[in-house]
Amino acid sequence: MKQAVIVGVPMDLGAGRRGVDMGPSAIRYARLHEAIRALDYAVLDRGDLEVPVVETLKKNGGAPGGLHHLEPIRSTCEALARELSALDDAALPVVLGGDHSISMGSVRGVQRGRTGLIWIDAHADFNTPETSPSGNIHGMPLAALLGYGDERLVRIGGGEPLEPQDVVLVGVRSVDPGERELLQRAGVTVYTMKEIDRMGVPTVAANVVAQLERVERVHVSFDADVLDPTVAPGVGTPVPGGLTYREAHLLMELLSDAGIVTSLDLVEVNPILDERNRTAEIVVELAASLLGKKIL
Ligand code: NNH
Ligand code: MN
Ligand code: MN
Ligand code: MN
Repeated sequence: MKQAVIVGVPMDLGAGRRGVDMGPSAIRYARLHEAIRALDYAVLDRGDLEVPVVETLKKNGGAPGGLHHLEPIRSTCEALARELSALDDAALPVVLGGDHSISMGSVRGVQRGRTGLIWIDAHADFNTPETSPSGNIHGMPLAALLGYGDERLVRIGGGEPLEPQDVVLVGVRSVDPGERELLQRAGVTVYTMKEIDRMGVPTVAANVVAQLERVERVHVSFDADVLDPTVAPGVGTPVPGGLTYREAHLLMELLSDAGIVTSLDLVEVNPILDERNRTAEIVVELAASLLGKKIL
């Protein structure tokens, strides 16, 4: 039987506002386990990692040019990478955030051989301390995974940089000025909302699958703010013009059909800003589509 392993990371230290630390509870409450079990997975929930509470910490580093809460974020990601790298290769890790900085831990933890990464997000998360307008580390993880930015973040979990040709961003519509320049220079593939509007999800998904044909593993990092805020209001940094409900499902369904995905993050769900947990519920539905739920 296929096995899914759930790990929660209740961390909001990388974000500018509170609340995503409650994401793992909200996503579990939205019946994640049932949804995955219905797809013939055995589900093992390893609970939540221990994460420092923001009120117990000093705010270190000031924006811009800062790195808020660098050390607790680094050590939490290091612990996550360690936990995931100890798992059996055949298990499918599902990591519940938490703000998106946790993906520095999850991606390093699942990285084995040539690893592809599909980063689904309204934002590029390609800032460095120099380009970040906020100093918030959740705007930096993708850059760090490709070897850019503060060395302490780059080196998490061994710090083997991903190859730019194995990294794809989907759904982007908010990029900071300095971030734009580094993103273009780094050579990762970006499907902004313009490309999605122009070519449609089927072409984008087919291109992504074709590009990742030769990698050994594929990690999907799903930031709930890629969804249109009318669909998913429970996120800390909403940006208009996002994926519709069906566009998001179709993307997941087509990735699922390709059978390439080996691990998954579900991040940036903010229950404080949500309406009756609907954002967490949609995220669970999308995870089910990605893991093989069929309409017929
Ligand atoms: N780009 C902004 C920053 O770096 C916002 C990042 N916020 C996100 N990223 N939610 O996914 O501060
Ligand atoms: Mn902070
Ligand atoms: Mn993000
Ligand atoms: Mn985002």
